[in-house]
Amino acid sequence: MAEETIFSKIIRKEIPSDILYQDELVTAFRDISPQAPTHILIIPNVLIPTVNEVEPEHELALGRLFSVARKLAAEAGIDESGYRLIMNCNGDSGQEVYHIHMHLLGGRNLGPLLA
Ligand code: IU
Repeated sequence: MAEETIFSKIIRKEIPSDILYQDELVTAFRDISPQAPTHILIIPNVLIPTVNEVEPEHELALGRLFSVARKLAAEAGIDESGYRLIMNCNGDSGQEVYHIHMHLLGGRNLGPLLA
């Protein structure tokens, strides 16, 4: 059993956060340290530490991350200008929180991915 992170507390609303969307599968909230005018984290409600632990039973929730990203990008008005979706995995990627999360970044020119 993987160890819970602060994101589980955010999902359960045990600590304050700026939740923009929540349903039975996923939760989306503003990143506490935004790297762009729009910086939202979209996470499955079930704890999956990294992409390395993804199982077929997670496919519905992980697919939902994309449909919620699409919806929130449109709501933020960045669907036409463009945005970036990022999911880090383990140390070399810079992953800090071991509960899978999709970053939705936009609202400025993000430059090349590997700058
Ligand atoms: P990473 O992909 O694991 O590196 O990203 C973790 C993100 O979680 C990072 O952008 C943090 O600013 C963000 N975050 C947050 O929004 N709220 C928190 O309580 C914590 C981290 I801890």
